[in-house]
Amino acid sequence: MASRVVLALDETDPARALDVAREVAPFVAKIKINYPLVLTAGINIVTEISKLCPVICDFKVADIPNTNRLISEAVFNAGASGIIAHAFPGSESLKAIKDVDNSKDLYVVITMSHPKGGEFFDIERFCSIALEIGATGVVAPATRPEDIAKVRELVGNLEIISPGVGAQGGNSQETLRAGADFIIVGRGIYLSDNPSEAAEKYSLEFGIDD
Ligand code: BMP
Repeated sequence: MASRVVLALDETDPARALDVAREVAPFVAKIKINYPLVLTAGINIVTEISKLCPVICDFKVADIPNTNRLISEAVFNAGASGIIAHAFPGSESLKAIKDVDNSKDLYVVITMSHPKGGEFFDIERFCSIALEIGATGVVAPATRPEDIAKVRELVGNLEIISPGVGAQGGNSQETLRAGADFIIVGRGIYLSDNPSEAAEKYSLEFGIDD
């Protein structure tokens, strides 16, 4: 059974981040890298970790099409297999990412996991934009399984990746039942005393038979 866990590697010490990545890679499907690590380690960390596991760059890209293009070129040249972008700048900004390399994964944020994280997000319109531009998948919150269920109805068989399990209080079983394909777990793995054991535990809890 393939792992359905994505590690959110927000560890800011580059050496420790690499250690965690090496230990955890066999137990996760992908590793998601966000600004906290890239800002301390530099973009080269994406290349290093891509040698261990596919990397999604969670830069929540949200700019004009030309800037989105420049960011995506840097991310894909570094070796990332995918990128996360916001929907609110509109479909032209998202298309600019697709145009850089159509073979890469593009995930669109639909609504966010923190308290009041849904306040400014239009679930229906953002799901429709994700479908229109041919996204690989969408990001929807494990902290609100009812939103995942709604997103699942709207996006058909696009991938749903769900942050918020563990430290933010989301539950992997409920997230699975609501319709997510992958859970994204950060602190619950990289801050644990035994990150590989924690990754394996989340992976077993979130088991989907292939
Ligand atoms: P943690 O499991 O430590 O809470 O980490 C969750 C990760 O998912 C973080 O990298 C965060 O930036 C990201 N994330 C989130 O928590 N909620 C969202 O709505 C979207 C995210 O990308």
